[in-house]
Amino acid sequence: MKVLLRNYIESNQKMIQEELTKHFHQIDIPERLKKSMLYSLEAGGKRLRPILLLASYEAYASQIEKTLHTAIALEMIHTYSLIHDDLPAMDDDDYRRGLLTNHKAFDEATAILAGDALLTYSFELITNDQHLTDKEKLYMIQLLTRASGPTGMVAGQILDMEAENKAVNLEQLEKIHLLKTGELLKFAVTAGAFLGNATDDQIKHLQKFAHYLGLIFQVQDDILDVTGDQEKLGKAVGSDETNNKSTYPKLLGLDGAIEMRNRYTDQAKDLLKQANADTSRLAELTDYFSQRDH
Ligand code: GRG
Repeated sequence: MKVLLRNYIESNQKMIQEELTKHFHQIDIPERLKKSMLYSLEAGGKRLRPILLLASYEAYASQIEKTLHTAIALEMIHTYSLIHDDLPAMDDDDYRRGLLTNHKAFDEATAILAGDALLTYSFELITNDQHLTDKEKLYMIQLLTRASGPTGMVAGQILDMEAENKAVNLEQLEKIHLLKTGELLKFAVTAGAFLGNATDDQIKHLQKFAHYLGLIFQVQDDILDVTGDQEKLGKAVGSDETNNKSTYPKLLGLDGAIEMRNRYTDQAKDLLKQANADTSRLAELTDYFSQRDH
């Protein structure tokens, strides 16, 4: 990774962490619930979604305080989704990011409640953001609900469950990924641009970019399952999470998946070039999504 991008990612990771910690000091939550929420929030996530939101905002404006509540609300929703995804009723995983999953470190009921609490608290965070107008708050909540709920991530999750052990073609696979992981990435890009006062046309244009970014993220995730350093990925030795699932390498072969990732990366970066804004950071992040090793 280029040094400047690494500095950008690391300094924003630090800022996001500080913002998260600050909020947890301010709210009165039963101790066990707080510990369980913080356990997963501080378990070493890359913070890609809030960083993407900041980079999208910075293509249009510079007063980043305006994005912070929305950015950490998004990270909370992502974290809730991982906690619930790991539960015995879903993927039944014992490890995530090299640590015990939430229900293994605590217990199943606590993990369910920690996920619920992160989901609901994320909306409260947006409502109490003093940097946003009421209209902006309402729009952020509407966008985030659409991206994370039954028309977005949760829809993707159930389609993914239903596709297990079934033959799935490329079109179906991409639909699942665009809902399950792509919608939150699209939210990050859209929210950042909207809060930065981008025009409707500029936002629509960036949403086309976000479509490719979601696909790049997932193709690379599948490629890493085949080629990645499993320890670096935080996976338990001998685990194979893709056993009963369709993946890009299974459908296209490893070389075909790499070719597709590279093609999507070119398409995403071409769209950024035509975006009529300073999208250099977004272009660097696109390369990072495409080349990441964990
Ligand atoms: C339970 C409603 C519900 C939804 C779960 C996103 C999701 C939906 C499940 C995650 C399953 C999974 C491992 C998908 C692969 C892509 C993905 C989201 C990876 C994790 O995202 P990163 O790499 O995670 O941004 P970190 O650990 O860096 O935060």
